[in-house]
Amino acid sequence: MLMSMDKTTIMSMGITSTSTRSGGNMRFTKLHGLGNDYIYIDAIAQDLGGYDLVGLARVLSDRHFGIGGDGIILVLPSEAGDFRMRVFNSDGSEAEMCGNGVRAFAKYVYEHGLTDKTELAVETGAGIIRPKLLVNAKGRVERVRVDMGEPRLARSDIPMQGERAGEPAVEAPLMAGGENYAVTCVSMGNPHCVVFVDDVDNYPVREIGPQIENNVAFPVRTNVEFAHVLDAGRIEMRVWERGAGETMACGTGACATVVAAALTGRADRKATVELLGGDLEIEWAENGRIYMTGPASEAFSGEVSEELLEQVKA
Ligand code: ZDR
Repeated sequence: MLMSMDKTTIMSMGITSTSTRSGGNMRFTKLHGLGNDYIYIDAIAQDLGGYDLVGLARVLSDRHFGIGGDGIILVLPSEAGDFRMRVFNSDGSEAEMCGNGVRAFAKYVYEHGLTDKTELAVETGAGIIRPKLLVNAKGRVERVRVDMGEPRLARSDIPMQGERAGEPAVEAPLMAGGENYAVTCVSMGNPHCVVFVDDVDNYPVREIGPQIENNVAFPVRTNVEFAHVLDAGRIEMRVWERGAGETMACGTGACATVVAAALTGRADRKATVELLGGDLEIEWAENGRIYMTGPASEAFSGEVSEELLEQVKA
């Protein structure tokens, strides 16, 4: 029936996709970095005080009953930097940091007029992270280079249980699901466990990923990277994300993978990481800091319906 009506008729019936019954509902924007997609909410302009944020993340991230995403990211004011970023995974757990998320965060605040700075200081659970926007001639942010800070390697920093808490876990034995793995663990503010495998494409990521994510060795769970070094400057990787499952890409995971490959003598400190969603350029510089460069894209903006929000009122 709708197909035979013109736009004016539909609008007069009050059923255009842009109208909302209640008006003034929560606005959001979907952005992604290499298909690692998040729902961004401007919590400077909008008061989220009345919402249970864990529930909000779960409900909005649902790809069938909500908007759909690997999680939600809140844009907040900051005393310590230009903005503060909070990241909630699709299961409602909060992550300290998100590499793909921070690139898209920088694009969002610039393109939506919250700042005109092209070098930002973003306060995260992993400290101040510094994205630098690479803006094209049309004023659009296409790529972002991020100073991700220094990786932390001590077991106690991951955190990972085991003897010698102050020492790194490099090719350390880990028993999961009845199998033994040699794992290298890196904190990029959030925990990562890197496993080198021969065949990334056919690896049972969805079976082994959760066994390692939830292993007793990792008291706050862990992100898990399955990587294969193609040559000294190229690494293929698939990720099983803590709290979100397999995703198209992982910025902090790509950084952790280059650190693990360099520490085990498999690759250089500068490498391209090839993910399901595309490539990230990672450099573990001589100053000890990691620089990640990659794209960020916006998909759409919208307003959350009242009936969805009613489910998550605090
Ligand atoms: C992997 C990730 N999307 C990124 O790009 O760095 C981070 C998301 C947060 C992750 N699932 C965690 O640490 O819980």
